[in-house]
Parts: sequence; C-alpha cells; structure tokens
Amino acid sequence: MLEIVQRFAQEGYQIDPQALELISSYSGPKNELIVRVLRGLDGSVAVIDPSHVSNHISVLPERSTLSEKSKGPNKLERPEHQERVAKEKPQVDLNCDVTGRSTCVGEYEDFVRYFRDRYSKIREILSRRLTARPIESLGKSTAGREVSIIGMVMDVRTTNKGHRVLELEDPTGMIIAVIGKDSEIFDQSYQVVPDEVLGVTGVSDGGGRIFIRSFLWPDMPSQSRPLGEGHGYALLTSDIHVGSRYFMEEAWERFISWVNGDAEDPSGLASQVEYLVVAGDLVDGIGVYPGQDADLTIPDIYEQYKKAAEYINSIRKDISIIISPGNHDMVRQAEPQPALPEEVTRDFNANCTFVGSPAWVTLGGIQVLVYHGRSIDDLVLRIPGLSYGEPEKAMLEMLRRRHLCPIYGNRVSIAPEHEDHYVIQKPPSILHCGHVHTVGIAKYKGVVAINSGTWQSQTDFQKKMNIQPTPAVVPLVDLASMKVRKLVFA
Ligand code: D5M
Ligand code: FE
Ligand code: ZN
Repeated sequence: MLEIVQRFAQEGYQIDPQALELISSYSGPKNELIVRVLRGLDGSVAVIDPSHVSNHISVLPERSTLSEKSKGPNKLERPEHQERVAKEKPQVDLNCDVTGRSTCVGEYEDFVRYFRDRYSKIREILSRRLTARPIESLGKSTAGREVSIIGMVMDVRTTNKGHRVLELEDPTGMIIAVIGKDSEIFDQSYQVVPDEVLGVTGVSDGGGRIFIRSFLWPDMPSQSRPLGEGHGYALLTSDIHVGSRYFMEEAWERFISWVNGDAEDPSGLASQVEYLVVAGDLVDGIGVYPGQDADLTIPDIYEQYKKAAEYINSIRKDISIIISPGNHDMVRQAEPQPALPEEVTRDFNANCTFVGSPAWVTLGGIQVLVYHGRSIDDLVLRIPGLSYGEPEKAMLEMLRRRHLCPIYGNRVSIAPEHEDHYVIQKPPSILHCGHVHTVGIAKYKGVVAINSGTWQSQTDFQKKMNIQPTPAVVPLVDLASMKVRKLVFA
C-alpha cells in the first residue's frame, strides 16, 4: 500500500483511500494499472479518486500502448477530453505538471505532436469567436471572398517594399498572409510572433494568398471582475538565489521575522498569511553562466539547498509553501521543468510542496498559474514596447496568446512533450512569474498578473545588460478581494 501511495506522491498526486483499495485489490499487474491511471489524468486532478482507477480496470485489457502508438497521427484530430471530476479541494492542488510525466525523447514525431497539440488547444479557444475554414479549402472558388483561418505562424517578415508577410500553417496546408504597409493593422503585425497560433480574417486571392483585414488573438474572456474569490493571504516571491554573493540575506531575514510575527506589524497582515509561493531560482546553482564561481558564497549546489531549506524551514509552520523551479535550480533546463528532486527536497519541512514549472496550484480557493518566466526574455526581445522594467506587460502578452511561451526555440528550450503544457487552457485568477528580478503587477480581464521580483541585488552581469532589479519587495495578495500590496524589506 505504502509503495502505491509513494508512487503517486512522486508524480505529484495524493490518493483517496478507496482508490488505493481498488488498486491494491486489483488482481492484474498493478504497475501497469498505475501507469494507465497516471496517463489518463487531465490537468485538473490533484487527488486520485476511485473513478480515476475504475475506468482503467475495465478498459485495461483492450488498450495496449503499442496499438495506441501505431495508430498514426490524424492531423485534425481533436484532443481527447476527459471528464473533469468534481472533488473536494485540499489546500494546495497540483495540476498540469510535467513532474514525473515527461514523455519526450526528442524525436521528430515528438515535435510534430507537440506543435499539433499546441495548435489544436489554441484553435479550440479561438473557434469560440471565429468561424475558420481549413487552409486547404482556400482554392479558386474563394477568390475575392472574405475568409477566416486559424494558423500557426511559421514565419513573419517584412518585404523589400515594406509590406508584412506571415506564413501561416494549419494541419491542412500553408498560406501566405499579407499586410500591406498602408493597412490599418500594419502596426499590429509587429505584435505577431513566430510559432504562435492566431486567427486572421482577410480576402483570399484563391491562389494561396490572403490579404489580412484583422487579427484575432485567443485572449482571455472579457471580464473586469476578479475570476475567483478566495480566502486568506498569499505572499508571492521568486529568485531568492541562495548561495550567490548578491543574495540579500539581511533583507530576507527581515522578511522572515515579519512573516513570523517577530517584527512590528501595525497592519496586522503577517498573521493572516496562509501561503507563500516561490516561482523559481530558489538557489543560485552552479555553472549557470560563465564565471559564476566568483559570484558564489556557497560553491556546492547541495549546500545551497541545505541553506535554502534552513531559511524556508524557519518560516511559521502553518504557512503552506509552494516551491517551483527556475533556470538556476537543479532540474533540467529544458522546459517545462519538473519539481526539485527528493535528494534536495527531503531537507524541507512538511509544509513545503514542490511543483514543476509551469504549475497550477489552488490557494484558498484561488487558481494560481506559476511559471518561472524565462520566456519573458524572448518576448521582451521580440515585441515592441516590452521591457524588463515592466514584466507585467510581457505577462499580459502571454495571457492574450493563451500561452506562456509562444516563441519556440530562442532563449527558452522547450522539450517537445506530447502535450503543450504552456497553453493557458482556462483563465487563472493569478499568473505568477519571476525570472526578470523586477516587481510588476497588472490586472487584465479579471486575471492578476504578478512578477514577484528577487532577493538578489544587481549582479555585474545585469549592470552590463542595464537590468535594474527591484529586490526585497514582496507582493502580498488578499485572496478574498484580489488586492495586491507590495511589501518592502530592502
Ligand atoms: O535572470 C535574471 C535576469 O538577468 C533576467 O532579467 C534575465 C537576465 N539574464 C540572465 N542571464 C542572461 C543572459 N545570458 N542574457 C541576457 N539576460 C540574461 P536569472 O535567471 O535569475 O539569472
Ligand atoms: Fe533569477
Ligand atoms: Zn531565472
């Protein structure tokens, strides 16, 4: 029994006692059943209940991995949708996490499957607002007619004459989309980034080209009120960089004293904090950038995590702490990143939950999408008007595209998992990122986007890059009103 519980725990799930009973009393190969159950879960599941298991007990003999694999891709196949099972929510839900479920080996088919999944998930969102036709249907009969399509951007460029050209692809074909330099939407064409999926409406020439009149990004549903109402307060932070000589230990200690109620707290807020989320870069790591050795006060990664555990363990035990990794942490660099391994997490108190990046967590009834935010580097480079000083604007671009990392294969290396974990399939109440070391807060269509800054002062490297961090500032979210305060410990 314990083995089964551990097996699910490793993958980030809890298991309901009845479900456990079903598995342990199963007369067939238990391991196979467990694999089936794990594969069958959709993003909303945190606790395995009996229905997740019983489904697989009945279908097990008919389905084999081999026959599934050899089924061959059907380009227009819609993604399978499992029924979402209502469940009682624990304090912290872990969903949509790559931890323990990486499927990719990096074969060509993996890339195809990854992009197909990205396309079909975003197309589904766009289809609610746009009646699009398959690209292959844009033959001669459509010449001069207005048509809409949903495509993935394979290329976007400016011609010698100053027009903008997009190459759009759907599972049925490819088309050239043109935005003339005098077009009203010419400026908008600079918002288009490679690899994103968007809708366009325009006039077909019947010969493989379409002259675009409007773009449609998938976007969040229009909504000005907060998307959820919860209870309690959550502190959001990231980029602690324990082990770096730039780590601001004194400011961090002030923060911890405040949380623990050992410091003056005229507002009485500290005692109401129930959650703390760390969105990556818990430690500075080793070998992350050239010459990092000279910047480390703790040159051993295990010692860095030991120290980090000491800091985190000194926080009040009644706070639930969620820790997600970043590019300085000891997990694979390819994204999505799994949770930190047991060899380092075992030093942390039981109130700590380790999740992957990205991860969905539910805090006091509020859905939070946590992602370290490395894609912000690519977005800032590519989209006019974005800067490191206002990371929240880059985060709004993610929300608008319903994707955490629209640009594939620049700074961020995305592992071609069979599923695109970066599609924002449902609107979160909070999108929490870090990475860029500047605090930024914005509200957009009911979603609160928060970049939670850092505890690292400006490094020499950042000085050269002209990146001005805002360290030791911690956003505090009132989960009932969704009001955000910035607490300053610098
Ligand atoms: O990233 C901290 C900040 O420094 C973030 O804004 C990105 C920037 N940074 C980090 N490494 C690079 C490279 N190689 N080029 C450009 N900008 C970079 P962190 O992940 O915490 O080190
Ligand atoms: Fe960082
Ligand atoms: Zn980072």
